[in-house]
Amino acid sequence: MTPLNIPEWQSLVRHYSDLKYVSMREQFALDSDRAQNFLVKSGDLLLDYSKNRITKETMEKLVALAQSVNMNDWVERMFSGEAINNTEGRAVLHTALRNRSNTPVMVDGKDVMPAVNAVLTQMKNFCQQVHNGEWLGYTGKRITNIVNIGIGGSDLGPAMICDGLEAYGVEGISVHFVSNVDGADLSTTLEKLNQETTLFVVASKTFTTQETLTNAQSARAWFLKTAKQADVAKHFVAVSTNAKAVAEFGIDTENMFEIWDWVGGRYSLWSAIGLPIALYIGMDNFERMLAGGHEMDLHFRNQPLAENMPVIMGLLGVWYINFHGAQTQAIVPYDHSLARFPNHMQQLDMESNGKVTNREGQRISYKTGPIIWGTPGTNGQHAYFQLIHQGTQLVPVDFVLPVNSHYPECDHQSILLANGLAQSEALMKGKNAEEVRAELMAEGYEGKALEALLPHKVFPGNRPSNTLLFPQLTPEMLGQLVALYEHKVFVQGVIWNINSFDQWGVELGKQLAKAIVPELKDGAEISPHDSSTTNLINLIRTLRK
Ligand code: G6Q
Repeated sequence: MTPLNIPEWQSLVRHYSDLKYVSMREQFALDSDRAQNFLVKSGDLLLDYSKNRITKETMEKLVALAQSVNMNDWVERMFSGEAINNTEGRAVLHTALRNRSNTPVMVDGKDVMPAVNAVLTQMKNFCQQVHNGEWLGYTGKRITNIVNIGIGGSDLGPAMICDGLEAYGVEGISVHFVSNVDGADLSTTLEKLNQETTLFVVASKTFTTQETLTNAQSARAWFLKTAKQADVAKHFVAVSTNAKAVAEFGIDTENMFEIWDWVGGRYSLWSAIGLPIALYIGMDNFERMLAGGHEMDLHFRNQPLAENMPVIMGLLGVWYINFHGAQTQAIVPYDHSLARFPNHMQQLDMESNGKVTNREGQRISYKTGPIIWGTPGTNGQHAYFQLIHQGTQLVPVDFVLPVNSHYPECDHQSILLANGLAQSEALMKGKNAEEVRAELMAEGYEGKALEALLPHKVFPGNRPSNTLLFPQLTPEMLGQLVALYEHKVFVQGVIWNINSFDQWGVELGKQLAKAIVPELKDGAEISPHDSSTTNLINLIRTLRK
């Protein structure tokens, strides 16, 4: 099934041609209620989507498209545990992990909630023991440093949340994330730490990932420089689906926290993969984050499509990607603690919707997932915003704005917020030739000098953005925000008729390097590669010290 043949899609193609020359600036001038008409709320989270290239009719047509692909049915199929990840034959149930209403969620005839709750209780007990000093290191000292060893989905989400909720950190606990197999990552982390007070969380859904196992082995070797094998149990815990591999690695399965194959890596921060989060901010705050995610789930499941935040964001994305030809989406949080938010969203979106094959296995001929990128404001304004304002690419932007800071001792918040608002306003309005002329004349320019400078100072405007506004970045709010983007990605996957929950491209990467590792050794046989790769292998052998 291709969406291109759906009448509602065709109708959007025609609508796009009609709307091509309509500017947002004019629309704002014509409709004083525009800001109110394109506003949606979920709890304390507000989405202003009025600065988009849309009319009321556009939204009606986009919602009709969502209806035509049975969006509501797909949402129910996901929440109710159907195996919608068809290439892996799995249910997709990150929503069960934060199901605070605790209603049964059935997979293959079995309710998963008792197992979810049991692991949450195990996490709670463990965090309490570490925090109150019942769980001590091998010399009787308290644990002060948590090192999470994981990569991809077993790293990015927890690292982002720990940064984002730094203001909620438990006193006396620091957290570190080691992901890269580059020895520099582990070495530079360990050089600051002491074996007696460090706890390693080895996080790997499969427990077969080369980078994670290599880092975990080296961490254990570092630990054994001062401690004995019998002390490992006090300093290494694991999060995995694979108890056998955990035991083979030498971690006591008593100290293993279970996850399940129905949790995708990039959707797993809500599971025991979130253990470093719970250790860092406390289990109560972790549960507040789950509650925020659940609140967004209820919104997504129950709100009509036209008032549904993830649906609206997903549809706007489709509008720009498939009709306006946008290739990227910037996510710009005006909150320094959300520096890693765009990175997590990059994995979430690009790994989920970076697909060229539809659910039926056919190659598709329309655009799917965009390139996701961004950094915190205001820093980006002094770098890449030039291209967003005046470049030739259309880059829709999500501005993420918390009203209140956790750091009032440096009260810079008004400046920060004003910058975010000013950017979205300028992107929408632009600056036309008359305005630039008036400005230049006021500055004393005239004649040729004025005419020469004028075109460079014109801003085309009509550049779209969303603004997500909320009172403060609390655990609940961050939970809501992450769940919002997760569902947005799903909405787009449904429109594009792709499976957003497999990741064969990542699996390929896991296989390829394994074959080359032994070939880098001097004298080892080199299997047939292309001539470039063979040449590079030989060069590395020669240059290696
Ligand atoms: C996420 C991906 C991928 C995965 C990592 C780590 O959705 O599948 O990023 O999380 O490759 O995998 P393990 O947790 O199995 O080590």
